[in-house]
Amino acid sequence: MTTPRISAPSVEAFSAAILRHLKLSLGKDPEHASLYDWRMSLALSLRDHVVEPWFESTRKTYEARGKRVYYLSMEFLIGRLVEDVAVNLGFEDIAEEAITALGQNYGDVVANEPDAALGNGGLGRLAACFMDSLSTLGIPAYGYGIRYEHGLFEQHFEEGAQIETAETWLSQAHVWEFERPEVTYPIHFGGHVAVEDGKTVWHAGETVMASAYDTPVLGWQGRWANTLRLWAAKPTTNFDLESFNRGDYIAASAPEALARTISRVLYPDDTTDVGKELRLKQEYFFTSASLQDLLRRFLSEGGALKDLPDHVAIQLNDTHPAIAGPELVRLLMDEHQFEVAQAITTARACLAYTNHTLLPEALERWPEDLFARVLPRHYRIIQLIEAAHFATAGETVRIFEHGEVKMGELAFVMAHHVNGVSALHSELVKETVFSDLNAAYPGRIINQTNGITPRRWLYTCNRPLRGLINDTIGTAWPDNLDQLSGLTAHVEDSAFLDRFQAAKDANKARLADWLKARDGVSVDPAAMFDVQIKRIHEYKRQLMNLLETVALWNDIRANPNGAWTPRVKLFGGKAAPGYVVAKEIIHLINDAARVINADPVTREFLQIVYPENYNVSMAEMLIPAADLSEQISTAGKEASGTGNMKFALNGAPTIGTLDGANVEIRDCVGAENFFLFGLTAAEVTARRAEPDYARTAIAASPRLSEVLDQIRSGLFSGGDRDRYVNLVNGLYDHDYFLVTCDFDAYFAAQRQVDTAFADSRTWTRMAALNTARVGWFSSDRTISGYAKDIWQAQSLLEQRDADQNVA
Ligand code: NBY
Repeated sequence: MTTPRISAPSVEAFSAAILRHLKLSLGKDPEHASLYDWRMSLALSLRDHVVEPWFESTRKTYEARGKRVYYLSMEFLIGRLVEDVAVNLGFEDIAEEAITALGQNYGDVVANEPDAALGNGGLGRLAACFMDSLSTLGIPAYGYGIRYEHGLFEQHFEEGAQIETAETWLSQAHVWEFERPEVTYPIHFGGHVAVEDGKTVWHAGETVMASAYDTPVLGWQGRWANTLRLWAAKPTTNFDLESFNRGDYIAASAPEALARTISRVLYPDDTTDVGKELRLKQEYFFTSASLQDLLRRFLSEGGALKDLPDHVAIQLNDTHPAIAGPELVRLLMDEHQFEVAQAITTARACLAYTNHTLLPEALERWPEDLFARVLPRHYRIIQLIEAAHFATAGETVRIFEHGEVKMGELAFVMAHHVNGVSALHSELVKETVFSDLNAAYPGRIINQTNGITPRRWLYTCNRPLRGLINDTIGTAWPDNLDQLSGLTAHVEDSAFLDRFQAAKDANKARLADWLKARDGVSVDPAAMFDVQIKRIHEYKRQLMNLLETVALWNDIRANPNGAWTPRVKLFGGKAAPGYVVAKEIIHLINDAARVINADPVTREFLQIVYPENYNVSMAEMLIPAADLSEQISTAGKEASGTGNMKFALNGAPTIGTLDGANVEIRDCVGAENFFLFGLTAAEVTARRAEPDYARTAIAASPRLSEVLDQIRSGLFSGGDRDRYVNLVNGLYDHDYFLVTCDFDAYFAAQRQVDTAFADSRTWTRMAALNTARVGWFSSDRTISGYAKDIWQAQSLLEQRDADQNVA
């Protein structure tokens, strides 16, 4: 095991540090300090220990003159950081003891921190896990993104319907970031392009400044820290005095208005390409700032730009930063006198692109006229890129088509590697969306199956299980997750299984307390906790889960004295504000919960709970407490999933389809420890081609027919027959995600779950085998794969390298 680099203070010294910050940074004495003051003082005291390893990492990076990784992402869904930093420093106990000695409750202090919710879902959380692993592995890296003033909206339920309000994480000081007022770059939009003295010149119409804010990202045991650099938009001049003096007050404030809107708010759509001008401006804004920044760094170290690909690996998290291709070409051509061909070749050797979706509605396309108006210089450069692509690959695949610029094709053509995020997804990327490009550029598409950081998603969020694992296999597993396989030898040991179950029970009791305190909801910790938490989307099929719940309710009512396995169905997740069907699904879940939870006949067996405002912190509470993980997307639609990995790691077996990373999870945990059901991706495609497949499936399922009739009758909507008419008719008329076709198989698989859960010893063994066998899904493994196959980047941690050689 590697030893931590950070020497820990004594509890007394750390308490003194907290009191010092309380006084000098917060201006409070302990008698008048609020929870906020204590949390801030704790955070600042921890932060004091992060700066040294951060400097040290930067110094080593400069010395090594090696390659830096730049991870460009519109989203970083980070969550809270106090506990994360305390854990990575190895100070968790000291922090807790110090806070306790000061008369405060550690859990309350930690929970006072707002989530940094700069992302929608899986894609943004993946970026956060990757930052964690890059630091843990000691790979020099920067995350680049946008410092949104408002992260993902807050969700409220009014009479069961979703209402959104603005999220305001920056209304309190964000202690983890350091403002860098000296690091600013101009970002231009609009205007026109002219050729002057044989040179192409872009005369921009408007300009904003990108201003840097840095957050250190500390790896495991504080051995390395990278930087997350987020850009905020600022006006070039605070005020256009000339216009102002002319009396044109509106024009005078225009630059400020544009600047303020660009980094104002995260787009809350996780699947539908919104096609809005402001979104394009956001994408260009942060991409251009990031590229200018990395070029400045490279040049300041005396590099020659032709060698850029030896020093710079730029990863595009989906197509959102795909403008990086043309922007890098522009910078090389217009500011550094590269020829077109050389600029394209150099840029491509730096760039790689990760695809996260096959859903056609999620693939970004911009109307050509909009694009040419906002980014006239890039419009022309993309024409040059397309011409170069035609010259090598022929004209089968175009970047411009039907009056649109296709960002997926642009990203593909400008990347040296393109990767999917699970084995199945990467194959489908080759066979479907990019089949022609795959033929034109064989070998360019590869797979890197997603992963999750075990530091946040087991070590920190599941203390009871952490303790058991430490006692059983030692403490080297958090950055060597394959070691969890050592637990396998203990799954026949009843003392081990008792402790495994006790850990689960403790987490369930904690969740029950939390639900009671937060929402006044009582749940029975002895019941099975069956959990589906993720964005609400038709393809994720929360609707199928709800329909199954209603069908189960019907069965229990028909036979109230049966040997039913008590269940709590937990849902969590937000819908994009404009996604009507997803919002109807939320409404229906809440409506059904109201009716079913009030039924005295079924109450002891079945309950639906849907806490509002699901976020990273809620996931950290729910996942360790889950008995069953719902991963039930239509096969071929979920690129990977990462929640599925978190549940398995925390000892919750999956009920799921052969979709995304479920396939690989099932391979790892064993088919006997996974509840599989449903059509395969190939069968889904075939079934869709059959006429009337949905009506046929409904007619063949009396159970499903009854449930749909109940919903239509207004049973859950207080007699309102209109509320769900579209939702129900949609299933009959265009059930694109095959809820109806998979329903019976899902219901049957759930009954197998009931039976298995009733045999508690066997269930615990199955849960423990899930934990023991999913070490491969550590994001450390994923990042090692990117470093080796895509970036050619090295770890600068001698200590770690030495350990790995010995191992
Ligand atoms: O990325 C998710 C995939 O659905 C999931 O299967 C995968 O595990 C995860 C990580 O690879 N995709 C996702 O979360 N996408 C978004 O959040 C998203 C956000 C914005 C936009 C599109 C997708 N957008 O076009 O604005």
